[in-house]
Amino acid sequence: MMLRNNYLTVLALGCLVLTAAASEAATREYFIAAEDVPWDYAPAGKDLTHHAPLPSEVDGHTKWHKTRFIEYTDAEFQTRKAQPAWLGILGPIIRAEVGDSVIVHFRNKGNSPYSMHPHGLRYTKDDEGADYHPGGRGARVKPGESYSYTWIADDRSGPGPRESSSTVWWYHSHVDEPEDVNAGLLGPIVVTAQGKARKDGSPKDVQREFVTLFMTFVESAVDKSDEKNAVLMNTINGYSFGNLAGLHLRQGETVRWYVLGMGAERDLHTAHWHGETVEWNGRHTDVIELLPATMVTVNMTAQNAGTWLYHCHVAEHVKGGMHTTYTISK
Ligand SMILES: [Cu+2]
Repeated sequence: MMLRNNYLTVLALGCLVLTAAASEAATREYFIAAEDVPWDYAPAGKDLTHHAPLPSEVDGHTKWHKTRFIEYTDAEFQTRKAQPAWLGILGPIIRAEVGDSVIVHFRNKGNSPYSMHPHGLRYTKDDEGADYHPGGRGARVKPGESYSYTWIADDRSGPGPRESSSTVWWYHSHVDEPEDVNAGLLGPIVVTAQGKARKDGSPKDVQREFVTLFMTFVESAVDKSDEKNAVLMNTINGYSFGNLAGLHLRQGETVRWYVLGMGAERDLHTAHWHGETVEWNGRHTDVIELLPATMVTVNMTAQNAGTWLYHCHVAEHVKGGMHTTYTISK
């Protein structure tokens, strides 16, 4: 009996140690640069959703220069970290489990001052990354300069009582905010509830996650504020006309979609999945309403095998190329 009690005590202590280790707060470090890069909104040169040529007003006007958040492996900023194709123009996913700290070592390799401003996470004035009065040290990082931001994921950064095991937030440059965001300087933060994260910060209870931004980018060789001469690129993650690739899932998987909006007054979008419904705030739907900076987390149980349309339901936008497909394979 004594032996059995000892055994149980050891087992219980072991479990306690394991539980403590699993929810131990981590410091997650990222090395991210702002960089001017060439960008093609439709690299296939055709409408891949409909297997058709691009409309004449878009054909030949899909290549522009953007500025993006690019992730590197370390402080040398020499080796880029690969990211999934479906992230498109978005910067890397910054992850945290509630209780974690995030340190982002930011280097401005671009030609204008930029910053990194997080939604949802906790910061001091210096680490807010937004240029206005009073400003902090990270508000405006000049070209060639660096700043390390420290952000905290506390319980108010994590999923709320009615939410799933993880939730999504924005980060973006906030020096000349409208210009910076239109340039492409934006990305997602995913915060997972305490004890519900894998080692990499992703939620344990879903098999797959996607992040999709619905946004119309404005391009003009002359002046972007002159809308008459501007080209409007209606995109999901910076790709138009079915050129966003890699939205592949498997039948039976629980998939979490983080759906984001950003941009201007024209950016009222209704993200619509064909083939499946999603669960959002205790209701089933297949359309999510988005306004600039909206952040929505929904779950899909992938059952209906096939290739399905995923598009904005606003007439001008779907006409203008804000669509792609996702595939559920058996
Ligand atoms: Cu739209």
